[in-house]
Amino acid sequence: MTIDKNFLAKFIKVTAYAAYGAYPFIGKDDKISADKGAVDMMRKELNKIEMNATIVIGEGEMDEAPMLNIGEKVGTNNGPEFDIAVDPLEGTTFTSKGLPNAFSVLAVTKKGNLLSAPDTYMEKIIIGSNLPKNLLDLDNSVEKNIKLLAEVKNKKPSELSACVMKRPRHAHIIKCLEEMKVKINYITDGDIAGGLTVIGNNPKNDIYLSTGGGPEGVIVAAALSCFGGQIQGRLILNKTEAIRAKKLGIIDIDKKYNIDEIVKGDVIFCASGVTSGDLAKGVQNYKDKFEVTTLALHKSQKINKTITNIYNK
Ligand code: VTB
Repeated sequence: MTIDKNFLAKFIKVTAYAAYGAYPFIGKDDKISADKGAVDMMRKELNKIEMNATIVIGEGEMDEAPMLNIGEKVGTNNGPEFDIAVDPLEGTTFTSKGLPNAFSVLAVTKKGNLLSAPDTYMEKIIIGSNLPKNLLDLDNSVEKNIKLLAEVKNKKPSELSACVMKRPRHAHIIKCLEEMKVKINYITDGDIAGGLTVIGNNPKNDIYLSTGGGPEGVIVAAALSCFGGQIQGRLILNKTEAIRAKKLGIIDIDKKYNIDEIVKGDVIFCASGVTSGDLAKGVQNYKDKFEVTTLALHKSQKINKTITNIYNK
């Protein structure tokens, strides 16, 4: 069962308005207001859509941000049943500092087709399209994963590029990549955009390796599934988080999730730029109108487009 193609335009409007909601707070050093601006707009627009949808991935609890709650029902309560993963403002720090790569994002599937992950950390390995299924494994050493990837790409490790989020917790990954002379492209934040740098005809990176947000892991998996990319993720849970995860139905808390276990079936993915970045240009503000650019994917329709729309304020 696929998602009707008419829904794509409706979801583009949702992330576009959410991006506009965060826009006034660019460079204002106020992460909470920026997030709230995006969340409020996103909720308002989601509730206009004729659907019976549940938020299965929300974000914010980790940094006590205003959020669309996991389990919250959205839509007119009349229409197809969807599960939705949202990150109304991915890159709150980027927004508050006026830096590139902040965007508003969501992913939609039919009900039951998205992993309901708590908003904790997730260890992730991401690789691009046309590679053997389940090639890499989080339980392999970094060295083994790089060797496996180099082999199937017919390259030397020193010819590979890896994207890593700059954090002290990744020292062991960085050390190994440096020893193997893999080129490292660091990001300071934003691992949805970071993870998607392995996609495309001439991708910037061959692999993304880091521990970032669990919600971001599910959202990037939805996008990767539209391109035939791969992710393996494992939630990193402390004791209270493990209890929360169990409530969400996660029994094996050490489980490694391959992409097919994170997202199934048809997917709509929309990411609208707040500030300009790798995925989309930022919001442009005019007198009575505003302009937003959105990366829009619809898996079953094979749609992968970047679209710029003008909206009324
Ligand atoms: C992660 C990452 C996000 O924030 O959640 C990160 O997935 C927070 O990591 O893309 P730290 O707690 O180590 O700062 C983002 O980078 C932005 O929301």
